[in-house]
Amino acid sequence: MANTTATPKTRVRIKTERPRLHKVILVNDDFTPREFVVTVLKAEFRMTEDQAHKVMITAHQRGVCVVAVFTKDVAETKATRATDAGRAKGYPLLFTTEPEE
Ligand code: TYC
Repeated sequence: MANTTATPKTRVRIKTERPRLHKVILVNDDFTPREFVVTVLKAEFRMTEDQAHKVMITAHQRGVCVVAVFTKDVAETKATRATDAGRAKGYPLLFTTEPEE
């Protein structure tokens, strides 16, 4: 019997790209108390008092501050939970997300 074993003519190149990370961004407003922003940052993003204070002040002075980067799901969940914590107290505190370049 003839040799019918086929030799593949193409090689499969396995290329897995890492998922893009998403930034969680803290947005300044005129109403949320500074100390409450710090409390939310510590609770939701596991920051120390010092780290949370720096992030809060940066958003306060510049309008926005990147809090951290996560996979899309985690970034969106944390931004929603942190925003909801402010809403529960009647504050307009806002966390948004955007993909990293
Ligand atoms: N600007 C607020 C104030 O003066 C404090 C604040 C800081 C609110 C950062 C939101 O993302 C923020 N009370």
